[in-house]
Amino acid sequence: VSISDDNSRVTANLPTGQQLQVLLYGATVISWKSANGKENLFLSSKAHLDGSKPVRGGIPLVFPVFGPPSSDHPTGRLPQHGFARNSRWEYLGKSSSESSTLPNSKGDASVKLDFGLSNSMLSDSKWDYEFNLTYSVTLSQDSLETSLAVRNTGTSNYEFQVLFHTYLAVDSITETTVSGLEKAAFKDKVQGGKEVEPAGKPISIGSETDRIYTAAPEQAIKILEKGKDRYELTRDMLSDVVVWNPWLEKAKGMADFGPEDGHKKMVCVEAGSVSAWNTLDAGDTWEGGQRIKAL
Ligand code: TA6
Repeated sequence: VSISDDNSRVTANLPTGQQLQVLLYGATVISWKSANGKENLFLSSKAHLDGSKPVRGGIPLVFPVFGPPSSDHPTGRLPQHGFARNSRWEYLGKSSSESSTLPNSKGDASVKLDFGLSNSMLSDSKWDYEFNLTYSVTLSQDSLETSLAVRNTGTSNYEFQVLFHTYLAVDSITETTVSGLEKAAFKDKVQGGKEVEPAGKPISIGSETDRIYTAAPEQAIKILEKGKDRYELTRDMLSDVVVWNPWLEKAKGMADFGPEDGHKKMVCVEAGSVSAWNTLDAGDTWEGGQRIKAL
């Protein structure tokens, strides 16, 4: 396993060729390549990678609020999707397993990168609570895992939401379907937040799509291309899945979204806990994560 840290980005390579790149800005995973060099994450050609605004692509980290915060909530003064994705995190180090003596390995290698963010690192976070976040990103032979631990280091409890805003790369959105949510009701933000009954069939995407599905973490989600499995998403403690594609008009409206028909090459399938608030008591820690297998 080789790691390089050039003070703005950490790159990890497995001996079998997989690669991971994480910006310290937002602890944003911006690239996850399979052994054959195939890129699994969509990254806009106009994404800002200099810390001037949250990254358009990869896996932006949404915390402590999803979406535009409401002014009558303690998160009310935060930007959309909170401060985690636009703060500079600290690289805490790595742990890797590459010896084939490990009980679980078939000579598998994997590397876990840890990143940290605490309230003391933020100047005027506009959120008056004390926290310590540890974000772990693990690259293995066939998968990428992201896990977040939220520790309440203050003296009062507080509410938070969390979501991994994953932009998955696809060859062609019109040949992509999402399965596993057939029985899940969803909130359709394209229809003004209307509650919609389960569709009873896989999701296909042919126009702007912005939906919050609620489905037990035990329910695996698959993203298929031309009917063939491409990714599998499994979740821990995250009972919501957001499916988003801006489509052409909305993509044109985002200055940092490129190329112009880039919406055809991506689908956001975002594991999170966003349809309600998680309450964290003083001194307690919440942990949740996702694992994406590239098939
Ligand atoms: O995850 C879907 C969503 O909430 C959409 O409503 C859209 O706002 C998207 O996130 C991107 O948000 P951003 O703040 O990154 O432009």
